[in-house]
Amino acid sequence: MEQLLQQIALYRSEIAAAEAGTPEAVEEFRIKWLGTKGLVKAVMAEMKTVPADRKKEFGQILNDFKLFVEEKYEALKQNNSRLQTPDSRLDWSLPGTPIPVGTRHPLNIVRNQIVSIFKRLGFAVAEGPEIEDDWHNFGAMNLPEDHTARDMQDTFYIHQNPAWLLRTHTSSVQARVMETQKPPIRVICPGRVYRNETISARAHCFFHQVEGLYIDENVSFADLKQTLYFFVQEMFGKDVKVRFRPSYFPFTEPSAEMDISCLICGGSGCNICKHTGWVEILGSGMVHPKVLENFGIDPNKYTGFAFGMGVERITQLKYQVNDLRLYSQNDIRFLKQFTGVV
Ligand code: 2NL
Repeated sequence: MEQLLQQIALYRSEIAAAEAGTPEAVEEFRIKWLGTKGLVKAVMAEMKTVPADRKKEFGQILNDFKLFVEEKYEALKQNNSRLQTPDSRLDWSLPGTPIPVGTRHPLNIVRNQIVSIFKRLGFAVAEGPEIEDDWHNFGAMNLPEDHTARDMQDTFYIHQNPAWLLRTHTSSVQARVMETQKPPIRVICPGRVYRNETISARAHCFFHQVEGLYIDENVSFADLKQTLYFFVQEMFGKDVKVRFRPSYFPFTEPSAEMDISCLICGGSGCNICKHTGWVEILGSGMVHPKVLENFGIDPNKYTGFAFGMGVERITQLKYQVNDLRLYSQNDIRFLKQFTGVV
């Protein structure tokens, strides 16, 4: 009798420790313990050897044992099915939760395109401070003391220190390059610039520029033309036509503005080109000898060309964005139209 009790205790500890990692192992457990020739049956069969006065007591013990084995079997089965098959309450074929992907700002897309075209021509990228002093923004660029651009009406001066201002063009960055580097110089300067304008569809108090500067021996106006022609072909396609018009900037002489054939109507005349077939895209010129002298660069030895373009303007032509305010309102309906563009 006591031997049987001991045997059951041993079985219980063996069963408690049992594990089953596969459906086959679970089935093995069932056959070993609960099968028709299993050990539970065998233990039950021992009832016949139990004396009559202890049958009730043993009946209880054997029933408890059987229940214990059955519970363990159920637990192993459950555990195993969780490992093998997905929870039946979950639909694993449902599409995943969409992760919203951000988009590049159209101005950054176009700025990056401009920069990469000039990089291929060997231009280095330079950046500088948005808060500038009068010298780097105006003086060095040959803007006379009484030039209207210096007027409070056009330029943001810093209240606490009116010697400082928000740069009105990125020429101030090229000024800092000429201050620290000797020719040959070949840089492009992308950046935000500020003008004291009333905000409208056509004007904003800040916009974005890319300026370029190339100084070396024997740099000619032909180099300027060919460089900018290459640029527009890369930017707008091989079919685009260009023309140069004489212009005036204090920091270049001679100066020229460049037009391209209208991308919207192809030159036949529309609202964008005001029915001229041409749209202006940038200003340029040969660096004024005074500007070179300001940085100790001998204008008899070195010449250079420079140009400046508005990123908003190029973006308008490329994507037909006709209100400048769209660029800074952060309206998601506008911004997400550039999804997928890098
Ligand atoms: C425009 C015209 C221009 C420049 C910018 C420049 C810079 C140096 C020396 C000489 Cl360091 N010139 N920059 C030259 C011609 C035109 O910008 O309409 N920009 C939006």
